[in-house]
Amino acid sequence: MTLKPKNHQRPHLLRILLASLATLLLPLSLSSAAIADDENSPRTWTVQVGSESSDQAIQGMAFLPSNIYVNAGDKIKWEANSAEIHTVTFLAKGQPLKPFNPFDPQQLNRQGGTTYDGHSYYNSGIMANVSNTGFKEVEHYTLKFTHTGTFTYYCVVHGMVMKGTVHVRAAGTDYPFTQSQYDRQTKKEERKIVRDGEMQWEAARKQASNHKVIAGTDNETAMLMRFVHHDIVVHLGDTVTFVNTGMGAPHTVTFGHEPADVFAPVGNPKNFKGGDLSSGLMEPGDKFTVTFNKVGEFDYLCALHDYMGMVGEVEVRR
Ligand SMILES: [Cu+2]
Repeated sequence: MTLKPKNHQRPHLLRILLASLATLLLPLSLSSAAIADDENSPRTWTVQVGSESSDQAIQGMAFLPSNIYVNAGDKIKWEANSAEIHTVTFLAKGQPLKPFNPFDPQQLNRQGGTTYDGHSYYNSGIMANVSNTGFKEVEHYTLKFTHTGTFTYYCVVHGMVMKGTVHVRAAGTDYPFTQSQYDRQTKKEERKIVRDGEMQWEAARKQASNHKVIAGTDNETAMLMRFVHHDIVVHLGDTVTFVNTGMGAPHTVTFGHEPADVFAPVGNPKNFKGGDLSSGLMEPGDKFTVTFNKVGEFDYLCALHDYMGMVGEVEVRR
């Protein structure tokens, strides 16, 4: 009597157990099959080009992630992530990295095909996430990698300080990181760059006065694209010194019309009475001293970074 219900229950329990096991196993076996499938088919990875604070004041000179591991057959899609212009450029074997030349089509425009051959010159062209840079810019650039090896690329605008590395391994190799792991690392790096930029901004405020304007600053990776202080008040006959206290980025101090060649100085800074006056390209450490000999409000800008908000005003009082 006691065995009967047990005998009846056993297959019943077993069936429930098997059914619940099946429901547990089914999605597991399906998803592991999906992962295995995914691992054997080529992937497209994403790398961010540049980074910035929401007000564009702080610009990051970085490819994020800067190191990426892919397999032969995979693609990398670089996405413009800043108002500051950058490029993704693989140099040909033995080719030197030259200073940025804003008139060189080899630097400005896309070069090379869609599959990287492992040794030739490939260039994305100018990349930015805005369309008012003054260049013909692109938002993304994709290359397929078929040759295994370690390949370094640069931004031709920012030179040696802005580089990235692609590690291409044989098809089927286990990936050391997932895209979401790279993305988390990228977010962390982006926040660090903004923090570094804010610290430089704070330091610039401490150095600045009505007679000394910090015309941008940077630590090579985090760049402050602002004049500090952007609005100043001086008296007739006073001089103001603009200083680029950075390590990497050039800037200009430009009153009046933007010159066609931003590299060349315009006007006489010893006797400014309004009109066109430009420092020319101010490299890190350069100073530009202006004597204001006219009462009024004079707007100026950095001809390279004005579209990010790098503008200022000097009010000259009697
Ligand atoms: Cu600038």
